[in-house]
Amino acid sequence: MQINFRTSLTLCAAAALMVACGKKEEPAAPAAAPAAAPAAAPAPAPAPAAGNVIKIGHVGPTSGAIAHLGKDNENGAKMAIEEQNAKGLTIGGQKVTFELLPEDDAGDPKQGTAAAQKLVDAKVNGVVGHLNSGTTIPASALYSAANIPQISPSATNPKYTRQGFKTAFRLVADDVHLGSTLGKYAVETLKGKSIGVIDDRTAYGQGVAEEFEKAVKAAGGTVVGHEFTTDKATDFNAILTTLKGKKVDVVFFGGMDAVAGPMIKQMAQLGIKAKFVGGDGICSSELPKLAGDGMKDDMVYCAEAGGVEGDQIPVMEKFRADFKTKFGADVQVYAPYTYDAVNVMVAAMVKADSADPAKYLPVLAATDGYKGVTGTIAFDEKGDIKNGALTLKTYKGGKQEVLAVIR
Ligand code: ABU
Repeated sequence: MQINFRTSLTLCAAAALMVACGKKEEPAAPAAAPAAAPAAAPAPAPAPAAGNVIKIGHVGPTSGAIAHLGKDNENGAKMAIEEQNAKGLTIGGQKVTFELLPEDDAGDPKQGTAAAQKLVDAKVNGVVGHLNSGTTIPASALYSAANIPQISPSATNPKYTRQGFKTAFRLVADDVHLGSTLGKYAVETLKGKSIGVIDDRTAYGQGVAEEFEKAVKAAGGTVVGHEFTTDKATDFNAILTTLKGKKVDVVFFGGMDAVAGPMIKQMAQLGIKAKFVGGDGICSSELPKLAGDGMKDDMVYCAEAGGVEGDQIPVMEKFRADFKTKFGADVQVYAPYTYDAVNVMVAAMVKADSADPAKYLPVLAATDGYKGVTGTIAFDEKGDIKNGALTLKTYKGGKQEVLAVIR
């Protein structure tokens, strides 16, 4: 049964969120990147592609430990492109075809900027991606310099949309929302008294763990230890033994499912009975397979950085069923968001009657009320989704179960 409840948390109410309530800063000149951004020569806005082909880039880790998540995102984009092509759309008075240019960044920041540069050089009309915050943030400076609209379906580090780039959009709630909600949940609902935190030192893992820790303390809880790992690690015995010595009853992990799975397995091997909590990066269909018999019912709690309620539930269920029929695989986490990201981008092109970013970018930024499979989409002044939801989940019998949708 799905229980819907609202928290008193609002984006503008919490002091920690005050930055999120500010206005999007306009860069002094559209092509200027901030001092910290990789140097990129100003590039002209891409002209509409030749032969009425509109190129949309997609970037995610389709190789490496989280390739299953990258493939999931890429397939969502593929599905949207095929459906848009089936419509036979006319833009600027001409029949158009959409072409997906898929790139693999392996979740690595350097490969992320290389993939972004490749798409800039290919003069894509827009980009959906990247998946990871650690790749999305540096790549966003390149897209901004080239005036190419970018929609990330999954990167949750707040910095992405707080750099003043007019080209950066996000379809999911951010780590402030994720970490603060999960921290409060760990103390107030899971009744954690002795909470341990582990993060993988990535832009996502570190950020969400810090927000979680702040919220635990704000809710009157105690973080007894904060340990560190990497997104490539496979052996967690040392850090788990340290936390076991501190008698943890909740372990929060900031990182992705490929690391969380073996970590859960090793917790069981060490006899640690604590609840395991994580953000959207662990909230995949694959996690039970990765954790094996280490995962027990009602042990793992996670939050997807989006959520549907009421009449939107059957819309999402239909998407999931269609996706499974098409690709022979369950949605992992963010395929519906990449699907919507492509569709909302195309809708802006159609409305602007142009695939030229200079013409459709303002229309995209003004999106308000687009009906996608993930809900009704509107962007705020920073490019973030307005009224972003979280879906709190647990796992039972190796399957996800929705506990609540939180706004
Ligand atoms: N949001 C979790 C996965 C992607 C990321 O932000 O790194």
